[in-house]
Amino acid sequence: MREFFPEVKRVEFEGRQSKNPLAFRYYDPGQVIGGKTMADHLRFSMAYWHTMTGTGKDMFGSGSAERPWNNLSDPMDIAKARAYASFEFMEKMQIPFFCFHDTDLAPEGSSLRETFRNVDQIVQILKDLMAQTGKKLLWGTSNLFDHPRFMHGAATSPSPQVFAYAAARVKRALEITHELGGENYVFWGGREGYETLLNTDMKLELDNLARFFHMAVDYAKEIGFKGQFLIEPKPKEPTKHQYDFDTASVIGFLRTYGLEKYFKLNIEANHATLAGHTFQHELHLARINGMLGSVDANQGDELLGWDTDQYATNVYMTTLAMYEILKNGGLAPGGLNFDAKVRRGSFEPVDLFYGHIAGMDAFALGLKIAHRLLETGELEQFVSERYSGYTTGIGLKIVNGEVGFKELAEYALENDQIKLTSGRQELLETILNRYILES
Ligand code: XUL
Ligand code: CO
Repeated sequence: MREFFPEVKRVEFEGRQSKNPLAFRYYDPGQVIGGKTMADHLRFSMAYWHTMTGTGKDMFGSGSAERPWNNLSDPMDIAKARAYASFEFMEKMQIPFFCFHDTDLAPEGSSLRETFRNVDQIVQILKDLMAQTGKKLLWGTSNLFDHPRFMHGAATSPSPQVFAYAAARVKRALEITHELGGENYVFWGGREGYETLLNTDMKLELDNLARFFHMAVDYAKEIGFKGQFLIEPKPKEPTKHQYDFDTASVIGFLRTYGLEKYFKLNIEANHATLAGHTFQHELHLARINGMLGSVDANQGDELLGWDTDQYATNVYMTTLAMYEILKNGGLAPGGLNFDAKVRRGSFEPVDLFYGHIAGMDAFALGLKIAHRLLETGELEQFVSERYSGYTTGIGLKIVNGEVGFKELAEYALENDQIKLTSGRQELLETILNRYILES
């Protein structure tokens, strides 16, 4: 079989002393941490779109990426070669999962039927390769934002024809995900939002979006798809306002429309930044609501206001992310999907390896540090001590719903000399740094 990355052998764990740029220094898939292997904790996934289909094209310039599978003339031959290249990449990177949009796999045809035929051909190749290699599908999705027909949205388009077309695409994407044993199905809003309220019936658009999700849930039941449905929040880009703005708005939306039992969230680090939140905030909020499902593992650039989708290298951020994930009891059936791309100037195939190694090592290191933090319980103890007033006396009565304003006013009149304690933020940040620097 043709080799697409002949310059790279399988990337192995060599330990933190290694200077080999094509080796892992922290990610040791079989190493057991807290009763689970690193591979099982992290459940790394390759994003087909950035890694395989992306070209480096941006608003100011054409594609720059050298991708050996693109040197063919027929778009379907490219799509087939790309499928083989993706498995070679996952094998060499020791990445067990992948994720795709329907349109990442094969080019859209001149009709919907032809589009389905194109995708089906690639799905059969993927199915064979999955059987041969044991690689698994973390999630599938449908791209309902690229083609001009989706310029006003998909499920939130003012056109019912577009709504129907989008439904047909999600139906097929669900079938494919099911056929390939996908463990989740993702909805990222794409163009589900608005540019101006001057032309927008927001109530109808939100109602329609909920109708669309209910139809997806019903159809999944019909075909026996048992995977987890996920919504991926993002506040803006491509639309000015995206309806799945952030974790809090998505949870509110799901509860308003009776969808909360069918969905969890796929939290993306860079989307959190765009929403003005930390990655940890979004993970934490999803977790305490029992809705942390999966993660798009990347990072943004604090100086840029858009979705740069960079590989995560910030160990401070990956530590706090893994802290939330461990407290969540892990992510399964979700995982850490590298929704990340190499910079346009990093155009050589080997850069795809450097990017994934950077991200995998940063999350592996974050996992180790977060595990130690939870094992010693230094931060946990501080927090539980800080709220211990709610475990006895008047605090316990508040928590148990045994008092109202009348009783509390009586209590306060007798207890108005209040002694507060320091929040000790600087001390806690120093403790966190100690764990990071000692690792
Ligand atoms: C867009 C984004 C998407 C979703 C899948 O910002 O993150 O790639 O992850 O549609
Ligand atoms: Co994403």
